[in-house]
Amino acid sequence: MAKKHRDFPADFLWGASTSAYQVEGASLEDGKGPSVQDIKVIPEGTPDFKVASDQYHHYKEDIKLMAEMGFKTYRFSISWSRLIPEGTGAVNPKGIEYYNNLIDECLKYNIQPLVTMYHFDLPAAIQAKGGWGNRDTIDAFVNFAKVMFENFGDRAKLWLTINEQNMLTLAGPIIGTFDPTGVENVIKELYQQNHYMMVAQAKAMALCHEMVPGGKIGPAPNISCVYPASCNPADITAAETFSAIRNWFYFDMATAGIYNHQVWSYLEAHDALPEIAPGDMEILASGHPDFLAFNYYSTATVAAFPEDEEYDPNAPVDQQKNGGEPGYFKPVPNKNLLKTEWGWEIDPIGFRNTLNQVYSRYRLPIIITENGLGAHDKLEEDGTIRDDYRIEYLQRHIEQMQLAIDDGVQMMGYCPWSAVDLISTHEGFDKRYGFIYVNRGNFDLKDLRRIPKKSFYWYKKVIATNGKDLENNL
Ligand code: BGP
Repeated sequence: MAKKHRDFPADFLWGASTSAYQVEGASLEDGKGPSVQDIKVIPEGTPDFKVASDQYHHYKEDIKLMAEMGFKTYRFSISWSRLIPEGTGAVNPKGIEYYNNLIDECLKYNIQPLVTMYHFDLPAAIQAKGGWGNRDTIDAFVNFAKVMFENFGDRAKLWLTINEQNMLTLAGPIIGTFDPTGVENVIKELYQQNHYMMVAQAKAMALCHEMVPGGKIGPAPNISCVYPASCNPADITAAETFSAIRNWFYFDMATAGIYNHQVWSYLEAHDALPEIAPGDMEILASGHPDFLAFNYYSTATVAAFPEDEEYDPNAPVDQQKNGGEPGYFKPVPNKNLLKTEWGWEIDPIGFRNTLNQVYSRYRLPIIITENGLGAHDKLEEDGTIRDDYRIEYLQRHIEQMQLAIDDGVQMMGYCPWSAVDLISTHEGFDKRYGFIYVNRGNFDLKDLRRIPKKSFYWYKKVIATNGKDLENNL
């Protein structure tokens, strides 16, 4: 018998996401200090972040288009070094002004700002002092949070702490936020940094509740369920262990202030237990999220690590690129799944599985802060961008989100990546995600014109029907 679907909640937050360094441009304009993204070595063949999508100068136009799509929320991040150029100390009035304008522009159209405090762009001045490896960065972050809550908390009520903290820990060198050169025990160093981020996050969550009337805040890691390669119990152990390391550690800590026991044992085995100062565990237990946000692109599949296989002990644990960890797990391809042009496995059903796993464990409302398809979009001669492949990807994920709602998962919102085209973490403007096309190439800035893609009109209809009409019949 066909089951009747439950409705998406009436106040469901449909929207989309961006991050400051990937979309804003104006990277050193109006007093902004450099971030680690502005000083890193840019991958060959890809552009730097000086102009990006130039949202700094196009925000009115961008938000107007988001309003036309019917957005209920816009997830953007605040650039720490635009607000506080040196990371600590003087606040940049032009930075305050920009984010005030951005927030007001959203509110003009009843779009709720969903603000990420920190999305991969630590101020370079903080990095020079040791970055997240320096305990003082906790205080710097809390001060940054205070400046944001003081200036924007009267209007911005939805906050996210740290984007993909788990990826910073598992794949920092790939994102360009961690240089392993000369570090003796990479895992120890990364998990020490991770500990400081956890403490900073807990303090920021508590501070938000203190300073922002009606404010809600949550963490935003990248979460995906982990499949065992077979029903061999050893593969299941591998999957459970990797899931603890990749996923649950971050939510266990954010929700209950506890170190996941499997992660603790893993760190112990690598001589990588973090230094925990007196009082840290109390601080960790004092921050409580109001919801859980996560980014979802694909799932992971792992097998038990073969005993006779070679292994590089310094390779960070990255779900997609590394060779796994002896004694723990080994990533394997999942033959049941198709891949994107960039080799990312596409798993809409895994989305429902992941939503159910997260909700069963934590029982908090969930907002998806990223999900989407990176592709080579083409601007046709008639001025259209026919991104049916993106529509199909999103359609299939929203269908599964509907089924998760039917299962009883409490969904709060959905913000695919990305609202407008922006610079990919590694592939520049070759890999686009937006509903809104930005007319520029990797090195030819052209006119940066905004052009709604076919997915723009499709998503508008999805929002207008509160997720009921997902057909691609435009
Ligand atoms: C997430 C990041 C985003 C974004 C996205 C797509 O991990 O939070 O910043 O870039 O991935 O990744 P990419 O640009 O590499 O395709």
